[in-house]
Amino acid sequence: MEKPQLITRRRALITGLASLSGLMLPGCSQPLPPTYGNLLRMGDALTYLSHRTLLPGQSLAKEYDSRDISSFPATGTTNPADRGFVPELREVYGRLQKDAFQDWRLSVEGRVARPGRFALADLQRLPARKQITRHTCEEGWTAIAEWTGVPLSVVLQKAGILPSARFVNFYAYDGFSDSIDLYDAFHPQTILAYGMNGRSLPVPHGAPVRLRVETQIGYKSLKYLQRIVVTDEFVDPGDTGWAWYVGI
Ligand SMILES: Nc1nc2c(c(=O)[nH]1)N[C@H]1C(S)=C(S)[C@@H](COP(=O)(O)O)O[C@H]1N2
Ligand SMILES: [Mo]
Repeated sequence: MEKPQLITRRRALITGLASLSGLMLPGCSQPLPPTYGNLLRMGDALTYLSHRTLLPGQSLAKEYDSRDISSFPATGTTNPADRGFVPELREVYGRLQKDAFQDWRLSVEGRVARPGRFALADLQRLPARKQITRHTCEEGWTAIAEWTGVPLSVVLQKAGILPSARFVNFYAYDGFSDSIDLYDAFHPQTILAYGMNGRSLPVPHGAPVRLRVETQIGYKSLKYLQRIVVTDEFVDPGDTGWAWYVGI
């Protein structure tokens, strides 16, 4: 339950939005984004509210045909071993890359009953999903690729996500971090991708495993995953300069 005090503040600020906040979708108890109240992040509020209240629950992003697969530029960090922001991680990633990610482990921790570390082969043994989707970068380009991976929901359930959990935070080998809410985390197209266009995920595109969040803008699809932390409270990654919620 929300604190009544918070509702009063919201009403005072935006009366129209407050009345809409009563309109909740099943399974969606958060019609305002967790960044709400931060003036610099006001952009999140409209997209989040409209997506969470007006769009049908868990509607799928458009999937394409293999004929539609396009060239796909690699952007941002293209190798954490030489461009990462955290020196120690740069070194670790370099070593992992040298042995073809044999020693890479994805740590799943936080509000889960069974925290653990998944090797690439562990993830590949879980039920897989393949999807051909369009990536939309905030810089204005789009590209279509086929992604293969395990639904994040499968991994979260395997780790025994606790009922109080509300956010999933991701930490990458180049120092990037970001989070999504459970609504996006359990979306059927939200996957931990280890394959791209039928081959293992190349280093420039986030090897060995990247997130694909098809319901949001491209920068939410974090590359070079290192750690997943499930939390009850919102942890603002805050330092990217980008909006936390950008639904498409
Ligand atoms: N760890 C990490 N993830 C990241 C980025 C990055 O620099 N580091 N860039 C983001 C941006 S802005 C985009 S458009 C896509 C780019 O993915 P690509 O290199 O496969 O095209 O990854 C996103 N995920
Ligand atoms: Mo981007």
